Amino acid sequence: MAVQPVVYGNSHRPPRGDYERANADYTCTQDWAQYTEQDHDTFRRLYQQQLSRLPGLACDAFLAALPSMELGRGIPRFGDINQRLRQATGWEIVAVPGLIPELAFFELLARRRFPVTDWIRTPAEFDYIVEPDVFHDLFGHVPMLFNPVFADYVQRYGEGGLKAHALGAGELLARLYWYTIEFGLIRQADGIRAYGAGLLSSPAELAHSVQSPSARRIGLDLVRCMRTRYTIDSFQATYFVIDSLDQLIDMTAPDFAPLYELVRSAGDLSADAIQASDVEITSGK
Ligand code: HBI
Ligand code: FE
Repeated sequence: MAVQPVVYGNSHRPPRGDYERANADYTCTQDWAQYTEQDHDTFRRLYQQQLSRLPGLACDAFLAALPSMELGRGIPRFGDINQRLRQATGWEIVAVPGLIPELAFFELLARRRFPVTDWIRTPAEFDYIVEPDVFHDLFGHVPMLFNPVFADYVQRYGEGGLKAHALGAGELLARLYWYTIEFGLIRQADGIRAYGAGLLSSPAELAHSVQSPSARRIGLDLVRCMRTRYTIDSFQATYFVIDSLDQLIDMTAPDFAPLYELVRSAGDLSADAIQASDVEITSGK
């Protein structure tokens, strides 16, 4: 059955993926044989470039899991990743044609299934691509799903998303996704590091977010985070920092319904807003 494609953010282009291939839940089959040698070469070059940039910037959980992904040979078969991922945390990855609607996305996460786009960017888009492709989804997101604490957080996020959707609060919860799972920073004993996929898969924003004196980093506060709009076409103006992955679990334990009320009455903040209550965190520690 043909499902509707998804347009993300304020993009004016139709999405790239072929949604005719998708099942009703938006998953599809990864047709591994159709990748060209150029596709594998693009993936390998992206991998080698990003691998060389991780030291001192990527968090310990990400670095610990990345080798078990064995991404050095090219675009992997998702089934091979799943053998190891299922064993580690009970998660699995499923192929999708690209961005999928919020509700379908939340439903997959709640069942510990992470959607991974199966196509790869063209060589001309090597440095920047607007839509997530297989490199962003696999390299950025999947290593953290090998961590049991983070794996539980993403499932909880999906369950919370289903509730938020019913309450019309999907957009608020999407901001939490953005500022944690995509662009989150964590304070380790040896300094600030990235755990968000959008940072870990980005050649330029990774170092900027962790090290630049001009990047604004504040302690993660749930209401502050859900009030904050974000931009999809530039570096983030604000990064939210956690002290441990357990903080993500503790934070999502209470019912969010009263929080949505609070966020709505407090009102939206711009991506670069500054609040008196913000706890500023410098990159040194
Ligand atoms: N679909 N494939 C895919 N990947 C995402 O990260 C994604 C999505 N659809 C919706 C979505 N993210 C966002 O709405 C999240 O912010 C909640
Ligand atoms: Fe992503």
